[in-house]
Amino acid sequence: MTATLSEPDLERHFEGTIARDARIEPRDWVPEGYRKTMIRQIAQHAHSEIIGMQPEGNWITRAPSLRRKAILLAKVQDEAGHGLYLYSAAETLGADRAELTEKLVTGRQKYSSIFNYPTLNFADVGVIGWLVDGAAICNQVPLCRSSYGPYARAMIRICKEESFHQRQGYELLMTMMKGTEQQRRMVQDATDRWWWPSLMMFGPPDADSPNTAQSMAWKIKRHTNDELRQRFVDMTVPQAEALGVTLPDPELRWNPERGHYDFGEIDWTEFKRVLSGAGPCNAERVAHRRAAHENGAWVREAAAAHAAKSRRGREKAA
Ligand code: FAQ
Repeated sequence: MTATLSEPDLERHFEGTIARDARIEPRDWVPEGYRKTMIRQIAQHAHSEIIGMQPEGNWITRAPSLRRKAILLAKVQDEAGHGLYLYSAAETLGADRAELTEKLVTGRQKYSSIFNYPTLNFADVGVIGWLVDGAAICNQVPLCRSSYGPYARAMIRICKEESFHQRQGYELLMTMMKGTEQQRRMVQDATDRWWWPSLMMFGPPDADSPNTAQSMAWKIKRHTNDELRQRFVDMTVPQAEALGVTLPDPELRWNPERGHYDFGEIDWTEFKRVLSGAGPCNAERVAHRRAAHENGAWVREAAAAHAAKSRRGREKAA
């Protein structure tokens, strides 16, 4: 049916769908810029979930109890699942998953800056759940209303699982805070190290964000980077108080006029350094992903050979 419509008609249909707050689906015509933006954001998000398995995966063999180990294994498996739904969503836009992986392992596509920081002690596992999953939820709940149907639908399940991840992190930290003085120091140390990188997860300030205006117009993003960062700070300060840790920002205080917490300046030089590949763990993360991909080549070959054999069998039978 779309073949009979001219490009201006298709464009009007697309704009109308966005204006009505309806969903764009894989069958629909989309402007090339929309397709590219959507593939970029979904691929970066998928890569983040897959690379994001590494910092916590580092602690699976050293979890302090069977219960903590089972929880951590389940969480890391969920992240693999999120990566897979997201790669599938990117495929509905015509992206090739093998190509996306190739771009990741050759440094041509980004993943979240947050996963380039090391996990130095077990409290980091709790703080990743509390702050990193907390920031991810804050950013992703509005994406459940994103204009691209397959992405928005994937986000519903992802957010549900991430909210469980956030709670497990907070519960782990609560337990440690009720423990020894040394455990409390570990939690404070992990909070000090992860706070600022968590704020960077929301992306550059709005004034320096090249994609926000267009992505908001296309209703891919529903809020700007700064709006979501502020929402995260407002939500997290009372949680830190309840936990009994200090957030490492002397300028953090309630501003009754704005009805929000004011906070200090983020080190954007560090953010840019991490994005350029020079963060503390960038090289290690990508090398590990590349090795896992290469080691898995035989599985992909075997799966393709099996699929071809089944296809030949079906053709013969027909
Ligand atoms: N890190 O113009 P903007 C998770 C890039 S999942 C790296 O503002 P946009 C789950 C940006 O892509 C975490 N790159 O861009 C989990 C753009 O790149 P370009 C991932 C960043 O897209 C938890 C350039 O800078 N979540 O944590 C970052 O409008 C625990 C200019 O920026 C998502 O991907 C960054 N922090 O807004 C797993 C959510 N920020 O154009 C394991 C979906 C910006 O040069 C354990 N994505 N860039 O290629 C989004 O909401 C958006 O893409 C933003 C960026 C908000 C991240």
